[in-house]
Amino acid sequence: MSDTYTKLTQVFESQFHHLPSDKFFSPGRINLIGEHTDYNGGHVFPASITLGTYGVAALRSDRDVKIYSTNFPEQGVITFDIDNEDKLPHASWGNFVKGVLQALRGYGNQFENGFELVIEGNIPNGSGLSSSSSLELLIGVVAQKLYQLKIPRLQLVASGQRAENDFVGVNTGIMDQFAIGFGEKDRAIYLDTNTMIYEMVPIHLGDYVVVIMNTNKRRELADSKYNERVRETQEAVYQLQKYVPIQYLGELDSDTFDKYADNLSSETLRKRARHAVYENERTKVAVKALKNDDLKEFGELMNASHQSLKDDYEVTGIELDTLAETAQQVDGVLGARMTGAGFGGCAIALVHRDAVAQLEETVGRQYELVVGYAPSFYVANIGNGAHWVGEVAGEA
Ligand code: GAF
Repeated sequence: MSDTYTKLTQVFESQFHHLPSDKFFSPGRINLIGEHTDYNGGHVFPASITLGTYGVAALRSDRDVKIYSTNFPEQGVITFDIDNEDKLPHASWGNFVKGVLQALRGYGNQFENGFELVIEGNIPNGSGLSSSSSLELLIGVVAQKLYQLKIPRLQLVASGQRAENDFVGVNTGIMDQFAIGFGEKDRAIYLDTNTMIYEMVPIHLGDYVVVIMNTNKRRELADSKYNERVRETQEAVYQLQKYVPIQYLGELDSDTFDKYADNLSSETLRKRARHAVYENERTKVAVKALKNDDLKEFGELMNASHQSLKDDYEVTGIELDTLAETAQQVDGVLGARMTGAGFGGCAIALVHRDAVAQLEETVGRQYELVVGYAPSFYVANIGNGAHWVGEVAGEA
């Protein structure tokens, strides 16, 4: 970790000719269960991981913002005036930075000066582990520290979501930013996205670990069918409101949904809504199972979640299906499912630690056979949420 900060400090010095003042870290996330429920007022169960975005920064005396990513050296130093709210012309990571600053400003925060920032992320890009929210919350904690903002954490989280919704144009829910903003080591977050009441649940998996399986198929949230799913579930709510007084599908239990499902105007809407309602119920049962140390039941619910995301929500695809369904057959695997938005990205498996090598071999071989290239595997470690790491003390 400190090696990364030493490197970033050196890069900062060579770009800006002085030392940065502060170090920051913001993680990525996995979601254990509760997928595509967050914009449906349902429950989610994500955790922040130790992969993430590192940054070093310093205030400037003028109003320029100058940012540089070692992941995108070809973009060079991106410079803009801190008050300028125009989008950068090309698809640039700088737009996430602008989006968060704009959202924070919308909450009444004032920025007197610009700043310089150098970052490096080790979340594989487009992997569905939320590299974009990781960046958004990094900017949040950078702004909070450099401008001494006395603001609640939820405002940073909401600013990340607003950047994604308003500035980047993807109508995501709150799960990713919440997981990254509120994450804690060895705990997952059980969040009711309707009430925003949450509980930190200790994750004691004994001899089991969570393995992340990366399709290595890049997923582009904005290019995907994510916004279409948001619209479809909103339409289902609208149609069901004739029968039940709901704002969100997450307010329906499965019996009530089944009673009125035939009134939906198409089989597609029925499938989308069924996933949202049943996935929400599965998440509640799964968290109970985990609290009772019933990993077997948790694993079975993971499998059912994947099946529903495949058949009803239709957000998986051959890559994620091959990973999850092959993993489910390996001895020592209790459950496997896609995680995040889908359409590529990553799946996760709950695996006995002695079976990890077997999982990698079996899934790796089958995936190459079906898809034609190799997946990647990482054991997930649950780490802390976005935070200020400390001052830079002559690291270069
Ligand atoms: C993406 C979104 F950003 C989240 O809000 C959530 O909807 C997730 O897809 C699906 O559960 O990560």
